[in-house]
Amino acid sequence: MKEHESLQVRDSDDPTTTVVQAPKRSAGGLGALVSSMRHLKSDPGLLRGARSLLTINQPGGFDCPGCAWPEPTAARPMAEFCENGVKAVAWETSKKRVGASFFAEHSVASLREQSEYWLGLQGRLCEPMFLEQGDTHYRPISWENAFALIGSELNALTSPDEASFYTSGRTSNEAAFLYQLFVREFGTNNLPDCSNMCHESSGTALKESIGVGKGTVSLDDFAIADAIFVIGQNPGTNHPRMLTTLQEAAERGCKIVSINPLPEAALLSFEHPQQPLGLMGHGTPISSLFLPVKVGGDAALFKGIAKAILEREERNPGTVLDHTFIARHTVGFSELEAQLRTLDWKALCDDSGIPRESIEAAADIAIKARHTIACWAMGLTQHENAVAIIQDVVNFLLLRGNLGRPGAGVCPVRGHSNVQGDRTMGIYEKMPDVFLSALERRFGFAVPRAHGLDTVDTIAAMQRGQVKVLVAMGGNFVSATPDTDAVQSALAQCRLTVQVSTKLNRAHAFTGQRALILPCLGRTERDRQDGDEQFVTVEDSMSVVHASRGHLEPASSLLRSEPAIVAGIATATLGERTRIPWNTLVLNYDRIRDHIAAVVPGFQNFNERVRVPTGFVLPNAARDRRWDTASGRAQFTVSELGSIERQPDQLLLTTLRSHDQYNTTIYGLDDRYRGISGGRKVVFMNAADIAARGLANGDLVDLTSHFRGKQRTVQRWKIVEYSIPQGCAAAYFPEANPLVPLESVAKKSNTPTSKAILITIRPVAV
Ligand SMILES: Nc1nc2c(c(=O)[nH]1)N[C@H]1C(S)=C(S)[C@@H](COP(=O)(O)OP(=O)(O)OC[C@H]3O[C@@H](n4cnc5c(=O)[nH]c(N)nc54)[C@H](O)[C@@H]3O)O[C@H]1N2
Ligand SMILES: Nc1nc2c(c(=O)[nH]1)N[C@H]1C(S)=C(S)[C@@H](COP(=O)(O)OP(=O)(O)OC[C@H]3O[C@@H](n4cnc5c(=O)[nH]c(N)nc54)[C@H](O)[C@@H]3O)O[C@H]1N2
Ligand SMILES: [Mo]
Repeated sequence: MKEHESLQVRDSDDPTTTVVQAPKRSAGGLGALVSSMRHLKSDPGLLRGARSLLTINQPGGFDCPGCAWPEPTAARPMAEFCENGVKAVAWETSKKRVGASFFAEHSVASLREQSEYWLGLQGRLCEPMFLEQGDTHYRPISWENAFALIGSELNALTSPDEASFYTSGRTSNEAAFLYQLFVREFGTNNLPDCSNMCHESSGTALKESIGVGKGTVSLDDFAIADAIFVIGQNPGTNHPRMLTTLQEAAERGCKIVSINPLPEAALLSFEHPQQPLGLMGHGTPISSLFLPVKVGGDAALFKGIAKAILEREERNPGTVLDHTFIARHTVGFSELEAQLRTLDWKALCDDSGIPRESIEAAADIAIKARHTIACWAMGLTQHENAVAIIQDVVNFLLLRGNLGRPGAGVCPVRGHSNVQGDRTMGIYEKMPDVFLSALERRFGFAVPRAHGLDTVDTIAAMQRGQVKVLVAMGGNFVSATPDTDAVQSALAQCRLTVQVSTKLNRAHAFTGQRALILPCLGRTERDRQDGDEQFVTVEDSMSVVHASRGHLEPASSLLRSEPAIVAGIATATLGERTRIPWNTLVLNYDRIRDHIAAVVPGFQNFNERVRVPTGFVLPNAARDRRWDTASGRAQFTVSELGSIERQPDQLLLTTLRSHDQYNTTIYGLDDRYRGISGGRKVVFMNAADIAARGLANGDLVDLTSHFRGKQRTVQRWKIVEYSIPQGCAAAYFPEANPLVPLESVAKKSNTPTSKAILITIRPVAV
């Protein structure tokens, strides 16, 4: 695409020009290759991107910024292919630049009119920019002045708790460790992160149930499993490399059960783009059983599967449950059994939308399997009762001892490539005391102990005027958060907002009274400190820690690494108050790793062990059947059915990702597998629900959400008739975020309920 062409993309979302075709029945294949090549060619970054792809996920190369699915540890003859990895790399390696002249030309007001898609197309941010209160345009600022400004705003606060420090999940372990260290020495635990909107419910549920807030399986377990449940997850789009694992499993006869309101293409069949057979169009069927659960119906479904398992045990005592495991390793079985007995099959089927025979079929697969793994993602975590739903999945596994042995366990499939590592490094508003004490011992300052604010609470505190400065290490605080309009107004009340970013997004246009953009190096780029090349480390979804090293020249000589930016902010803010030699630490990241080794469990000899090309695995007590829970055992959990009450005219809306986006980064306007092209303002609905409202496929409608008497509306969306259970609807994140109420959150995890929003729809007034 030529420079000026991209500038013409303005209203990328005219629903009248959106084209709808039949959804695909298979993922991957030639289409994936063609689409990847198109993305590499779409930007003059082609060569930069193509060259860097050769080192993606290779020892000595960089960790793919696409997702947190692990790399196979065996010899890797070539990069594991992933269409979305290609898009992520092409996006970062863009040759276009957004610098002083761009900002002189485009006022902040004009940037607000642009879509995320357009903003992302403009290229890489390449110098620090400052927006002074009352100004219409950003202007350049030196790094030193930017740091001084942050320092003076932070030091002017009445309390450190008036600032909040957000992290998105691409931040390396080294940057994350330094960042939380600075924030805690500054004096607060206000460390919200994207995880608060993502897998927080998984962490909370698993910590209570099995004592570890992370997954317990490794890739090797997938090679042994004979049943894999893929729940509320769309791996074809969001974790494409997982499809190779699922394909191998399916081919050796492992049963895959998919639980999803939408028949996602990859859950049906997969054609490996790197295998000639795939190119010929012979896909591997993936799911043995597909259960089109109602949105929010997973609790009922898993209670149903557990009930069916118990009924089989009653009929054939001693043959179905793992009694030895239950007796030795768990508590709460009899309470669960008693509750499941009282639950009525009709209610379970109505709530889940799944007929009894299909629930029995899922139980059948689980009973025949010796080794079962449950994988899940956002389809489970973003509900009001998400924590309980995930605990229902854990109950299901515990019944047959499917935890802490090879081929079995839990696999919350993480999103951002280092979101799990950031947590391990202390990016958490409620970090446990043992960590805080270790930090205190190592660095000798009084570490604050009061819990800090998470993402939703940070926004609420901004609304009340109690948070006045927001610093964001990556991410898009405006579009990724719920309740877009409320967040924009909350941010506008802040004294200062700071975004450390690689590319432009709407968080740079909706700011505090003063705003800074600090441009940083991306994953693909060389990081030199003091002339020496540095590498960083990340932790994947399966707790493997390994190095990541970029090989491209930075997009601009003015970029700084995230650790260097933290050091700059820390020095300018803490001044004489700190004894930590920030600037010396960032000259050699080994020094940061030595501190990590001393503070974070499992990182002994970090510098030595991370130099092994495949990295090392962090310890996981639950994997060894040691249960760090309140009772010292794995916990069966009893919870209510949690039915969602819906008025007859309402639909339960779930928000999801298209095949052409990375969270709020929009790569293009197509959703290839679901048959949508040229637009994103679409609402997927069941034919019967469309007809019941006197509407037709393709009609333009307004969507209104309803929560505690308050209504929120988005306008001019196109109806797409789709295979989705009656009473449910789906639309894309982040366009639908204005509908998600800030106060509508999951119990215990405080995660926005982005997968369950009650809406009504009405035709657009003409
Ligand atoms: N290419 C690409 N890769 C990504 C991302 C991206 O945006 N683009 N994002 C990354 C991040 S941060 C994350 S967290 C992951 C997200 O990965 P996913 O969780 O796969 O992403 P979502 O699109 O939110 O999809 C959730 C799936 O859940 C289904 N679903 C919706 N509601 C329900 C429900 O009530 N019950 C059940 N059982 N299913 C439901 C949807 O139909 C959809 O298939 O992907 C990561 N990888
Ligand atoms: N309605 C709805 N809302 C959701 C979700 C949903 O399913 N539905 N999903 C939620 C989930 S799972 C998540 S994880 C959040 C995502 O929330 P965030 O992580 O905040 O959002 P992203 O869109 O991933 O952030 C993209 C921006 O990060 C910056 N960036 C990219 N790479 C780098 C880097 O290497 N360093 C730095 N410093 N910056 C970089 C770029 O400027 C880019 O514009 O959104 C949540 N919001
Ligand atoms: Mo996420």
